[in-house]
Amino acid sequence: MILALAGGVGGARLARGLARILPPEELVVVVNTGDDFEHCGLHISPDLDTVTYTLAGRENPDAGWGLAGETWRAMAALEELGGETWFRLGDRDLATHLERTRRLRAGEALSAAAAAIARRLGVAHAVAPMSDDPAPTLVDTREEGRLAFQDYFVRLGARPTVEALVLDSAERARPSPAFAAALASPALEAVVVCPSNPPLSIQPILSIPGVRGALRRSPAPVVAVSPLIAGKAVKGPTAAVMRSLGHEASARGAAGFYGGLLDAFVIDRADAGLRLPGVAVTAADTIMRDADASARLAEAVLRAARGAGAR
Ligand code: FO1
Repeated sequence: MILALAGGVGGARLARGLARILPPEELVVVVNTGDDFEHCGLHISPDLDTVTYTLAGRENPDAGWGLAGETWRAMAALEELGGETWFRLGDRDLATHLERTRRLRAGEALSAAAAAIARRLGVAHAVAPMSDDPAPTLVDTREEGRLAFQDYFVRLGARPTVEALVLDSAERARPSPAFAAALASPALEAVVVCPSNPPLSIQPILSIPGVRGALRRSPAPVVAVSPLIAGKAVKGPTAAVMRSLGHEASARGAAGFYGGLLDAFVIDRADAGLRLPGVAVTAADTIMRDADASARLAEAVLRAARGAGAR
């Protein structure tokens, strides 16, 4: 069984590739919930939705988030009423937030709501939040001080300079049941760290108490895919955030961010030649333009994991 740790768009696309080559019972995708927030009275889980929509083949391929073929009549009506429209909620996307909020208010855990929504959207593979406890990421910025994640990322367009991430909630959260079970499973063959933003999307997952220790103790190799290609991210503010947090904005910097967790590291061919002490580095085409490219990268990632072998 493969455990994949995913954030937004890059994570969703590799999860799609893994889902193409692995049967449902052999893959668990654990998703960052640090970006979650209450908005317009609804509980929004952006990364859970991005992963679920992408696994369902319904994602908006251009934006990477939200649904394909979306309409925006509710947003237009809200605009007319002077409501908050800086965080764009499409008409069909709204149904997800309404249904998740209804389930949470009825006392369901986030895991149960996420599983029900994924199943209804035709997703056969397991998609789970990193925790069922609230674990919002806050961002300390030079220009605007402490910001809630989506205020930083969307309302202010990730322009403020990130000086630190505040992960106090994640550091008190418990792994979700599916996450804890996967980490403890004797059937765990590999852990895949998807090409999401290492500080913004992956670090919250790793900050949950017990996760890093479980990864170190597990015989399963940990393989990450670099989210940076020749120093640039495919999309999003990864390079700028890495730099402002004092890390080199490169494949080497991304590997260094994960510290001693990695047994293998998959980089883009553009970075071929990178060598890392104690880490098996392999090169592949890491830009996932479509589902076939995602599946090819997933194959390369599993090969890299097998190559690293049990520790
Ligand atoms: N990102 C934006 O840049 N602008 C938006 O208006 C926006 C709305 C949105 C709605 C639902 C959803 O699931 C994601 C949305 N995102 C939007 C993306 C989201 O902020 C990011 O994908 C994650 O928070 C970081 O990966």
